[in-house]
Amino acid sequence: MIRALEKAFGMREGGRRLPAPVPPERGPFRRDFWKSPLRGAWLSSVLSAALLPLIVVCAVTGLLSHVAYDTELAGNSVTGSDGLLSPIYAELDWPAGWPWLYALNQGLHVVAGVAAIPILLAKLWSVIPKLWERPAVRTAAHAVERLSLALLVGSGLFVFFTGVLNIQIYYPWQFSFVPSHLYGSFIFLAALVFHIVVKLPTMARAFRERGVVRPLKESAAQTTVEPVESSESVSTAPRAATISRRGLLGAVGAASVGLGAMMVGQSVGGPLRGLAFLAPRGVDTGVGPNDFPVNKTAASVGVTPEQTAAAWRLNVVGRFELSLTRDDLLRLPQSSHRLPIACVEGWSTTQDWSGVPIVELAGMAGVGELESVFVESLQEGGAFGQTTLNAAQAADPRSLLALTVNGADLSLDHGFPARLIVPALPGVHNTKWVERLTFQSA
Ligand SMILES: Nc1nc2c(c(=O)[nH]1)N[C@H]1C(S)=C(S)[C@@H](COP(=O)(O)O)O[C@H]1N2
Ligand SMILES: [Mo]
Repeated sequence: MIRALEKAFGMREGGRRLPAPVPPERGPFRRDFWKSPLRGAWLSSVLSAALLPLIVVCAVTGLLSHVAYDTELAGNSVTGSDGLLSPIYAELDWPAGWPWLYALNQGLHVVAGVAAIPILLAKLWSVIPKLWERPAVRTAAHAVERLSLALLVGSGLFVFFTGVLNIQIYYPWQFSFVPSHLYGSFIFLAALVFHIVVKLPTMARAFRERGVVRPLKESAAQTTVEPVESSESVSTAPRAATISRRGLLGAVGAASVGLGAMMVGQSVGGPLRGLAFLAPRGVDTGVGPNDFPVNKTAASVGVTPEQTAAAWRLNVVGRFELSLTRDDLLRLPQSSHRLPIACVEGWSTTQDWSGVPIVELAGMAGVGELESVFVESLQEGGAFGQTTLNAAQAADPRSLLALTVNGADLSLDHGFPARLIVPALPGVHNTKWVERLTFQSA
């Protein structure tokens, strides 16, 4: 007993200093638990090099999407607060010039994000022995490195997980998606920059010593383990490879391209939409000319057919106040434009809309040069029932209060009696079931 205690505390035994006791590690905590000969600096580096451009695309388009939301304008904030970057965003106005701009931005964001998932998972697999590393903390520097990795992996999984669930419009959480996804990505990007700085020499050495493409030429039988000292993820007790590195990378690449292609179908729409067979949209659509994806049905947000019946009026508030019936609106000169609805979730659909240009209505209300337009819906409460257009959007002659689509009246689910359609505006701001426009002159 005493001897055991002495041993446990590293005390002297017969005058000799005992080495500090190392408890026997079990299972995954033992480094020789990990058998794949594929793991190592080269494999992790290749996966990182493939991942990085996709993450950059996601980061840039994600930040641009927040610019497009113009959250400093009344009714546009979906973050619930003005947010950390609001001073910067306030300076940036999203243009209306290129109608497809937001569709392109969100298409890239979602396609790149989804395509990154198989690569991200493979990358995590390639370094998983590090998660179980013992001793858990060796030095202060090691502690900082592990903490930064915990932040990197934790925030990375959070950002990807919330993004994917948002595409499915499935919210099994209490927090609000947009601010969590945004701020989660700030943590992710900060931890990523730190990780890149720390790991760049390892990557450079791996490519210098093993070549960038040379390991791809090896078959499974020729596949050998990397030098143990090159990375903590290298197996100390490797088994024979059951797949070559090129086989693994090929499978990951195929999964990535396959998932990306599926998402492209959703973003481009038209005949390609059929590719997006796992996408939730396309389930809830209308009929005939109104047969294109519906985001939220009238029933789901509590807008009733009675509210949109003959008693409906459009209230226009400018220098004068007007109250217009749908027939009044139909008697005004109509404009037609082919414009996309581009949802933040990455799907888009381009249709032929017609209705009254917003600038026309401003003129009727006695407002010349527009500063902004505040748009309110029959739908009560929440961020979806209202929106504000910036000056460029308000002044664009293609910005419509649409009454018909593809030659037919809007269906109730697509926003009957009247909805907003504005070039390059995020889908969420193309307010349906409009009942009031308030013009602010410049
Ligand atoms: N009043 C109101 N307008 C709304 C919404 C809503 O929920 N309520 N959803 C928005 C979102 S998120 C999108 S992408 C588009 C989709 O238009 P659609 O359902 O006609 O395709 O409408 C926007 N307009
Ligand atoms: Mo949307």
